[in-house]
Amino acid sequence: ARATVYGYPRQGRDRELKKAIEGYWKGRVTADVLRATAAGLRRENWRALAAAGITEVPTGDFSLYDHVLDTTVMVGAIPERHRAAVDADALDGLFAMARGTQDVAPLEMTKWFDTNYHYLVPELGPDTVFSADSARQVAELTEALALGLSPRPVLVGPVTYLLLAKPAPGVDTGFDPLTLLDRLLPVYAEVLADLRAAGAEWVQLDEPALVQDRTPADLGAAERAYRTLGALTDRPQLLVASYFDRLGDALPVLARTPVDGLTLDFTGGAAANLEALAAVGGLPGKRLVAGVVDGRNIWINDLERSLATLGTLLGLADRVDVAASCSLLHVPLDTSAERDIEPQILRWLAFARQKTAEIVTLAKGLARGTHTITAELSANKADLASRATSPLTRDPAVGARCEAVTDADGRRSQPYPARAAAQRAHLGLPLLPTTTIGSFPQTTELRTARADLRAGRIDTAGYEERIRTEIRDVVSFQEKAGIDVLVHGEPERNDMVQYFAEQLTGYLATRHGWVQSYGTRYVRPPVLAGDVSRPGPMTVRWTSYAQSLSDRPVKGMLTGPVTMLAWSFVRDDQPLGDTARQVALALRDEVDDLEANGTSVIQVDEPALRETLPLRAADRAAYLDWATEAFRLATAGVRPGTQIHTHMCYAEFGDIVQAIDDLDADVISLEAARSHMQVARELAAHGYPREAGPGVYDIHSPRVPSADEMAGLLRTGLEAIPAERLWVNPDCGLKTRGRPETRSSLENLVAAARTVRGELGPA
Ligand code: THG
Ligand code: ZN
Repeated sequence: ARATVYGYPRQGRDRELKKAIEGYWKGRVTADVLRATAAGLRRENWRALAAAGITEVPTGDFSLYDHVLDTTVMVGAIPERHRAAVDADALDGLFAMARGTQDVAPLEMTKWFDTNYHYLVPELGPDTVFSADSARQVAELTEALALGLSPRPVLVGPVTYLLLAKPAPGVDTGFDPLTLLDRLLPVYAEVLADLRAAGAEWVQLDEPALVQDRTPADLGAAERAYRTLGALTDRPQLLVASYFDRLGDALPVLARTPVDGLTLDFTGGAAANLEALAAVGGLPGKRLVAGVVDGRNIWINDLERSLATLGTLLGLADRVDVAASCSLLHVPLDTSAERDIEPQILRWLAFARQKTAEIVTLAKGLARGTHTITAELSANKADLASRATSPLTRDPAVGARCEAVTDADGRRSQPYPARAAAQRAHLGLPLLPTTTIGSFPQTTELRTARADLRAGRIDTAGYEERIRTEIRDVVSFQEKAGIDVLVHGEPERNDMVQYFAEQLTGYLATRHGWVQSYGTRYVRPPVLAGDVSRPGPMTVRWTSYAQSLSDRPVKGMLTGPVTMLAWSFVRDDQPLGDTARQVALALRDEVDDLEANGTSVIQVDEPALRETLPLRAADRAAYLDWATEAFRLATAGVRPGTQIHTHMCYAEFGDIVQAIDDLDADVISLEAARSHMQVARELAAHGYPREAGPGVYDIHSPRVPSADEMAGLLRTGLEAIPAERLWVNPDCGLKTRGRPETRSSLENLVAAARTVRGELGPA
């Protein structure tokens, strides 16, 4: 048995990659230095993997921005509007596709399955002409071969690539990218031949889209793809990779194609792959790579249990290798960088480097017998026992409070029409009220102040004075700009999940646990390790300060329970719904405290509600049940006149409109600018009865939208949502934007609202 991984964190120990790319964008780093930094990081990763005992290292999984974008380049599917930039300079063209320019919009970005990673959506149409560009894949393979390693190039597979694509702008929305398969396969054939010629023995083709519910047509396409690629003579051996869930109906389909191996996920619910594999009679003559180490979460593996699984698999394939369930891209690099977590607790956690060691240990145990890994097994047993019995994981008071929750706790005291009347009377807002999503630009000075505080260069009083100055500035700007519902701008928050996790009992925060979210943006998901409770108010002080500066309502800003789970590493020792309920109750106390301190508008963000939706339809109802209950539990304790907002972004919401309705929030703001208010039509089609603010300002790009453009989007919004229930807001928070562009954009947004109000006539 061999040990392998499908991918590794790209950023480096100190996020060197982020710094080099952002430096390049600012003109402070040359293209050559950027390329050398990237090559150095690849080399460092391969050496670390090889030194740990990984015999086959992945190549081509590295990326300067996103591996799906790299695939778009590899197959030559450059959108027309980016062609000139790509022809002028490949690197700048790549970043133009990713980020847009003042003149052209970027590719759309969306969630990579149910992870917190975002990819750039391929745009295809009936006129798309593919052409092979294997340069990057070949170059990275060659780099690894030069180090004397045994590399396995990793590619996004053709079926997943097409299933993740959408019709290009101007193409009929009913266009099905999968119809391009026969045109795409020859391009893959060419890339495979190039990789073979460059020395690849195996190539991994990632097909995670096949773990989702697929139609017979999709499965037929997968079968055709791998019969075609398998029949090629000039090719490396093909390993088709599945991860994030069980393969289901796609398993027998792939098993009967002439590919040389499959990877299967055996963690969590995907363990169902085990019976399914036995049911198809195993993979005779093929290689099986078994994902037994969870690549998505950070808990140490139960080595004994994994060995048992691996033992069962031995008879079911020609050869069994050991891996993580998916790429290690989704976990941080190394627990040994964490100095603030108690050593005993740190032993419960495994990041990419520790998972690699677990994989190597398991492969060794499988190949040479468990007697060769007795020390590892007994240490593992002790660490698992220490976690299971630790008082840090259980708080009887939290358990008792969760038990006592009733249905009534999750219901507002009045139905929406009565609440809306009370809120109108209480808040006195105009038609088409304007607001922002919560965060204002996080300036370098603010980040520096936080770093200074941590390093002891400034004291708490000095830090808090800087925060107050920023809040005064943000509030006075919003008043001058004419925004109706203000925010304090969240200058005190590093991240909308991390900030709360740092204040809640039961959560562990990491110092260096960075995970790529998109491009050069990273998050440090905190760890839900024990029962959750709130020792004291978390946001009341700053919200009240902002409110003291203005007569207009200032929104209180909280992160909802589902998002607090989705963007954290979650417990694996109790149902997710139980953890969600604990977080919801802690947030409910915060909501009540905000209200008691004079906050009349409270926003509880749930941007992750859609992304956590299980990949398989059969698992969805149970999830939506606990997820919507947790949101209502957090928010339902307020008076009718207190307005509850929520916000969602980074996904398409068409298939969860019922769940959005079930949240019973008074107002929802949603990302919509890039999709031309599509979500407004979806809400209208559902008969959504409450207020909504489909975003009119795409905050993912530095571009300043004109008042005319936003007025146009508002008029489109009004076709779906009546004026009494339509809000005017950006797509998302502004923390990643620069200050001047934000201010101009918001001034334009207020101007757009005023213009369209004028067109509506007297209210
Ligand atoms: N927080 C968390 N997860 C998220 C988001 C978030 N997932 C989805 C979406 N938002 C991703 N978007 C971003 C946007 C900005 C940043 C990260 C993810 C970002 N990160 C800083 C960086 O990389 O420089 C670091 C922030 C920090 O200091 O913690 O700006 O908002 N959890
Ligand atoms: Zn958002």
